[in-house]
Amino acid sequence: MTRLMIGAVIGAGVLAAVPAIAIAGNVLVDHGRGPTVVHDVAYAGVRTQVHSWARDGGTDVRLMVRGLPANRPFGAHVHVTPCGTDPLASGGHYQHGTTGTLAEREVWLDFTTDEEGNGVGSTHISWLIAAGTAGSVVIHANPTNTTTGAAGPRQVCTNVPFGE
Ligand SMILES: [Cu+2]
Repeated sequence: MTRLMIGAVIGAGVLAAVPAIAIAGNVLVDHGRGPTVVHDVAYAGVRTQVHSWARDGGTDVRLMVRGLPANRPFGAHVHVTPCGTDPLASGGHYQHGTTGTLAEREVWLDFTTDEEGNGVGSTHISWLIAAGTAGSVVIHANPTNTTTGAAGPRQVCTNVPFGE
């Protein structure tokens, strides 16, 4: 019982710290706090936050998650459209241009949860995400296949107003 309570407090502290850092940097921040939709009832207790901000001509994107199964890898990506009750409502993966590998053109936020079921996935991409071209971050059941980009069933979806 005590261990669970400590974990909750630490998790809340981590989540609260990030907006302050982003604001201190005086840059645009796109917030997504969720999840917006949970596609699998086993993940009903999951909590997410997404932050995205411009840096060095590109974009930093960070996904923070609490309440997932412990010590497990998950795939996560920026998707094209907002979440819906249909898992496919979030559309395909956001892609920048048509050249290069999927890892170079898409925004992957894979992470592995710690012993408390918390995880952070982050990346830096060298471009800006235009308003209206990306609407959500989806957490999948499996790590991303680096060849196909597939990551299994869509479990948790969070709306993020990228570029707006
Ligand atoms: Cu995805």
